[in-house]
Order: sequence, then C-alpha cells, then structure tokens
Amino acid sequence: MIKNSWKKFGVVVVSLLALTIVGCSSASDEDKSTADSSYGEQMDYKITGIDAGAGVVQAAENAVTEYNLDYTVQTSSGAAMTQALSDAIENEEPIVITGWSPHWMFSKYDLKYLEDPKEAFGGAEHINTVARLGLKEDKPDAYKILDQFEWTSEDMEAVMLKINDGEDVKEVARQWITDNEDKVSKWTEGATKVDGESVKLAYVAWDTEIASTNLIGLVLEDMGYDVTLTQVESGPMWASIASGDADAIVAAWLPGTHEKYMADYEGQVEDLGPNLEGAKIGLVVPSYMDIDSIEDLVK
Ligand code: PBE
Repeated sequence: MIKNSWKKFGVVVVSLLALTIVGCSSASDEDKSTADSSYGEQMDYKITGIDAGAGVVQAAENAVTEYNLDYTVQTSSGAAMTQALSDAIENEEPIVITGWSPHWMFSKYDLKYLEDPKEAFGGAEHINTVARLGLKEDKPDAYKILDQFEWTSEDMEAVMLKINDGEDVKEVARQWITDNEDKVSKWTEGATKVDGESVKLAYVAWDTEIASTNLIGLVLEDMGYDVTLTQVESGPMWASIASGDADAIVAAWLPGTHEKYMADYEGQVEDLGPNLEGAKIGLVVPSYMDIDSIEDLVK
C-alpha cells in the first residue's frame, strides 16, 4: 500500500522531485527481493546435481518438467555437490541439491526434503544386490554372502559419517565388521571359506555405495576371496553385471531410481533382493530456507 501511494505521488510530482522518486523506486526494489521470490535468482535458477547417469538427476530433470520450473539441473559429482552444500551453509545462502538417504549430510547439517506432491521422485526405495547370471553356479559361497548381505540405514549412515570425517575407508569398514560380528556372521552363515578365488564388484563413487561396497568387499576378503572393487559411472556399472565383467553390485536403487537400468537389463542379471530398506531420493535444502515444497520453487 505504501508502495502504491508513493508511486501515484511520484507520477504527480515527477518533474519537481526527480531525486526523491529515484530514491523511492530503489526502496521498492528492495521490498520485492525478500525470501523465496529471490531464491531462484540467488541460485542462478540451478539445482545442484551429481553425475548425469544418476537416477536422482534424471528424476530432478523430470521434476523440472512436471512442476514447470524455471531451473536447470547442473550435473557434477557427489563430492562437488556436498562441497557446494557446505559452502552455501557456511554463508547461509540458498541451495537446492539432488539428495538421498541414507546420507551423512543429514547428521552433519540441518536439512529438509522439499515435499513432492507430484511424486516426481517416487516413494520409498530400497537398495538391492544384483548379480551377473551364473554367479550362483560359479561362486556359490560369494553368491550366498552377497545374497545374505543386509543392513539398516543407521548402519550405513554410521559408516558414511566416519568416511566423511576423513577416516580411511578400509579402516572404517574393518572397525564396523569388528563391532558388528553378530550381523556379519549372519551374512556369512553357511558359506565356506575359499582360497583366493576372485570376485569383482562394481560401484559408483556415491557416498552410499562407497560405504556398502567397501564393507561387503572386506567381508568377502575375510572369507578368502581376492576382491576387486571397480569404480565406474552408473551406466557402465549396470552394463558390467549384464556382460559378466563384474560379478555383482550392491548399488541398485529400486523400484524408482534405477528403474530404467533394471528394465534395460531384464533377464540379463539376477536380482538378489534388498540389502537396505527405507532409502529415499528427492530435492533437499537447508532448513533455514523458507520453502517446503518443490511447488514453492515456481515463484
Ligand atoms: N544415488 C545414490 C544414486 C543411487 C545411489 C541416489 C545418488 C542415483 O541417483 O542413481
């Protein structure tokens, strides 16, 4: 209201009080640039994403279309994304990232998922172990261990946090195995130790998969396997179990995130079921941001 009356007043006295009017118009610009209306500008209309092959990036691109957002999804890597998040939080600046759980970032920072009424990011996810065809016959003990591998979001987050704190991945995995003998012994139950047979696991450098793949790799090593962990991109990871170049992955996010990969390789891989329940993907923002839903990004 004040703005309007000043505007009208300004029109009347424009020739006499030019300087005053200049002052007023800049004040009204300031009024406009509060809270959510300026978030888009401050973020350059960018959603900070990870690698292009990630399902969460694909889902974010779908969300941009479905919610008619004026944003682009900037691809980079998991490490670059969490660095951008940390920088933004340090300066209390707005940022929207392609997030997922479990993840150490929820313990380290005060964050929230943006509500997703159109379900562009799907619902509850689980992480499955998927093997190449024939692994059961070729390496029955490795197959058994991989098949019996399951843990919780809390387990995984604890491992992720320590790795993020800078501890050596192998040492963190070793410590977890020592502290969780009861769980690990269930994974190896009924499996016989081997003498240096090879097992190849493929994974992507997502923090979740760095944790799980290193952990199960070490369990297999303890059972006598000669384990190779190969870090690749998302597409090649899936291709490697279909071609038989890798024996297994513990990184299949289903039913939504890797739906397309799973469909592409139907009949060419063997799904051993969930190793973790209660996973989730979505757009994540610092809690100090004054928005709650993806729909709020439209403004
Ligand atoms: N993630 C972590 C992956 C799966 C594991 C959510 C970043 C993805 O989006 O494909």
